[in-house]
Amino acid sequence: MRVLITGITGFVGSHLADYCLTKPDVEVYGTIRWRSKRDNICHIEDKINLHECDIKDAVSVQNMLKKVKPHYIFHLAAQSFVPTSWHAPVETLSTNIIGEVNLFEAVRDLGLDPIIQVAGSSEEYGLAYENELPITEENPLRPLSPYAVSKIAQDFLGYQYYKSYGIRVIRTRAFNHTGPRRGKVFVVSTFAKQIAEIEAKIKEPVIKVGNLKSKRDFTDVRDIVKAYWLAVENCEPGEVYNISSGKAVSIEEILNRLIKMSEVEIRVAKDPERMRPSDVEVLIGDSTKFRELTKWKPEIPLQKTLEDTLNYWRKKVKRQI
Ligand code: A2R
Repeated sequence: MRVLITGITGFVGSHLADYCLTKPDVEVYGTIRWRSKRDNICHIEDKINLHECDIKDAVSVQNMLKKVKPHYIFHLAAQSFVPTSWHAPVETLSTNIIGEVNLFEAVRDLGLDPIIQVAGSSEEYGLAYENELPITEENPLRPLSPYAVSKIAQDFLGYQYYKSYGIRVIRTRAFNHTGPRRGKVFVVSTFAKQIAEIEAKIKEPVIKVGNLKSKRDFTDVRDIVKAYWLAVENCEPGEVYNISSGKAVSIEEILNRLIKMSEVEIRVAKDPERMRPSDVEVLIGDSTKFRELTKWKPEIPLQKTLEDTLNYWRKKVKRQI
């Protein structure tokens, strides 16, 4: 069984590779760019097969697929950060949308028949009203960022390529996920990194924060990658599935829990730079459809996720000084 992970060097891709390597008879392949950082995968580099590929380059995608001929494709490669999508909307739309079209078209051209998981996001729902919570797959999509629009396009292209050509695409919409290796710009990582730097005395004891009031539905990334595996094994092509914990926690509570894990005195300061032009107040997902089909449920409690993330940053900061 050959499993291809586009974006294997990223946060989710690296955890998914770890998980796939625990399965018998699975060969793990991943895409990498010449300038990709390998920190997230250096512990498994001798166990995986890396192929150079820029998802925006159709030739590169075709050549890579010709060599790998995967049975499963987890399509994770993306411009994944919402705020960057306001600064670089064209880059976001082109990587996420054109990149996926390149992948689907290459699969068609080569006559391959893999099952492809497309990693959508709760950001696709965007603005959700109180009376719509928890959000099911039927909720209207009211995107609030170019990133969200790009994910809707990816999601619907998955639907269209299944309906038009029979490409077996499983569409997932994961709500927030976090854990060790999350990029430093994402909210939990940004707090944990700052705490680690304060503890190491390389930063003044002030954490800079954006909007603390918003509430999100967090799941540990290690539970999310198990869900992605179950999705390709059990879900229906063309269908869409929410993956979520079903519980919301405020960003303020996450900050307070992380600060409590440290023994140093820390102050909190608002940073207007970290506020978003439009933000979703509350996102809670209803993943009943997915859970009933796969029996998946998240197993790692938030407290452990936060501890592991903080410890990850403590180690990383120490290595850098
Ligand atoms: O930046 P790199 O070279 O390490 O690669 C990133 C990859 N990527 C690309 N790969 C090929 N061609 C491109 N033009 C291209 N642009 C980006 O996508 C990296 O391996 C991955 C993104 O990793 P993260 O930013 O850590 O995202 P994360 O959290 O793992 O998200 C995975 C998926 C994305 O589709 C999100 O939109 C979704 O889950 O939530």
